[in-house]
Amino acid sequence: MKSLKGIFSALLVSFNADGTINEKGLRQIVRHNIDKMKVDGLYVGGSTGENFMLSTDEKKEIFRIAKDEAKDQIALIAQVGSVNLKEAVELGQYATELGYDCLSAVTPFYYKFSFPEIKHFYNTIIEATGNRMIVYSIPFLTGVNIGVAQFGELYENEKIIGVKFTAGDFYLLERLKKAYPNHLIWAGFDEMMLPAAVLGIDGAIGSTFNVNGIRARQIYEKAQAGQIQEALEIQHVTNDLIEGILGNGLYLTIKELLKLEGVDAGYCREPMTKELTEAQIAVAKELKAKYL
Ligand code: NGF
Repeated sequence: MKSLKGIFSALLVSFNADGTINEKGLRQIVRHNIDKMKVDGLYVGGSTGENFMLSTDEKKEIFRIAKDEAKDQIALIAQVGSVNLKEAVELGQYATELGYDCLSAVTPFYYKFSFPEIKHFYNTIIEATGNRMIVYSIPFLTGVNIGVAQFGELYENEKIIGVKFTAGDFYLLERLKKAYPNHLIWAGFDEMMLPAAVLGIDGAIGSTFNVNGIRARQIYEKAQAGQIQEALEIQHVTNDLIEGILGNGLYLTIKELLKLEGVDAGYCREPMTKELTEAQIAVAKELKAKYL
């Protein structure tokens, strides 16, 4: 069983101008992550993959292409969460059959699901797939907050191995690590990796690792080695880059930075804005020259 610790890129997906999947470009993004960013694994089908705007068949196609390109070179996590539980199960079964090392599912959102409903959601996917599961907690987008005791209830299912923690609540992160030391935590905000690493995370899953994966690993490893000042210096440079990316349009700017590396990262999927303006492309070029 592959280790799921370490640096995972939240995989970007290359789309054609008409919104269809650009398979060649997607394969190049996978290769770039493995060969150049040297990541430990990929998180496929997350927010960064523009997943929540895609059809079930498109989500499956992305799982298939990513696995076919990565083979067994790195660990692969499939994000299968959806407010449609039947879809989540279908995707989970598909990804498990493809050989994904673990599943992850965003907490069901939009409706105000009760905690027993959320627990049922996870247990149903796990029962149908037999695969391991990582809870994807991203309260700022879902509005779903899970407390320490509720995590304990979820962890009663031994297949739930941890949480992708996309939040800045370091008190909760610390309480979770103390209460459930054998469960894993992946930091979800790249700009806050250092404080999360100091608190003992087991890995990180990030969009910016597609282009800044080398620095992400340095921050993570230096924090683990207790070299906090050195790690902080790298986090400062990283955050200068991330600030520039966020100010210019998150996914499109990362795609542009990939293009400047020769990777056909394509367009974004509508209703997101499809492409950068000339002025934004110029900003991306400046970021590349300065930080990458
Ligand atoms: O993009 C988001 C959410 N979060 C990602 C990361 O948690 C991956 C993070 O890297 C992810 O959520 C997913 O693909 O499912 C940020 O993009 C980064 O820290 C910049 O804020 O909006």
